[in-house]
Amino acid sequence: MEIDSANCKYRVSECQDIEQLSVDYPIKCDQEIDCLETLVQELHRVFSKNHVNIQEVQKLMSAYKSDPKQWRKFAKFDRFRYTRNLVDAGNGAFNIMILCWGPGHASAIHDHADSHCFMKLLSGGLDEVRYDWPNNVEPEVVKKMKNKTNRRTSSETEAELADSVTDLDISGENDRCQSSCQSQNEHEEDEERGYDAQSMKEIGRTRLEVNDVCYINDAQGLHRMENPSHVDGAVSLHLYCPPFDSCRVFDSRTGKSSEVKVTFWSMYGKKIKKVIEADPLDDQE
Ligand code: CSS
Ligand code: FE2
Repeated sequence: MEIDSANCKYRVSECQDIEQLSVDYPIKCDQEIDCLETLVQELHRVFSKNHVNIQEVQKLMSAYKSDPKQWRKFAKFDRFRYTRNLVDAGNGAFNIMILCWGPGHASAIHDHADSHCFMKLLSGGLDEVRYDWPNNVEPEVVKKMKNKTNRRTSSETEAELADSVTDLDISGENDRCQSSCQSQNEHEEDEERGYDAQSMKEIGRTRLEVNDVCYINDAQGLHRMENPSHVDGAVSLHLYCPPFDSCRVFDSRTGKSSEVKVTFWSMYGKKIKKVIEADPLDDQE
């Protein structure tokens, strides 16, 4: 897919055509980058241009083949929670960091603060679990996306109905109506309680293996990362554009959200003093 208008130098909500922010898989890359420093240099080069498309960044991230010798100095683990270790501050345009996930460590369900999130697995295994936004807090960018999809679907449905009225399965339609009415009632009760308890719906799960790259932005939903191993750690490389220092986390049972600050465990290979004792982005469940 050619992505011309979805310039990932801008916040997701400022992109002209958010529908084009999703990319085709698998990513084909004709280049190989054998050094982390070279990858960082290449990222600086592409982000110095006015227009950077998502595939361009994904291709670079894919082209790098993980070599622990090159990133070990950034990979600082904590016993209790996953750590965020800054590798490069991208001239203010983007952040590159290495995240270290101890056995069983997981993040809370979170958004990406209107930024683009690129992630590559460097070591171990990670599960990415995606969720829909709870209805009460979904950002404009999601509403915009849904409106576009609904408009398209309803015009397609009208055309289909006009073409094949005799194909309608009336009993099936009734079943669907009944179940959607029921869920509407449940939804109203939840709203009275002040939150949308039905809303943290898992919409996808992907197992990432070493050198896999994935991408998410708020228009595509929320996610949570989990290290499924109870024995081995996992290490991932993340690029955020633009950088952010706070995001929203969500309670998986109630859909309730809160704004949290995100902090670094180390910067440029040096451990920094811990200021905040409890990291709310870490999943304490
Ligand atoms: N967004 C999380 C990691 S999963 S992409 C973070 O930056 O801590
Ligand atoms: Fe994330």
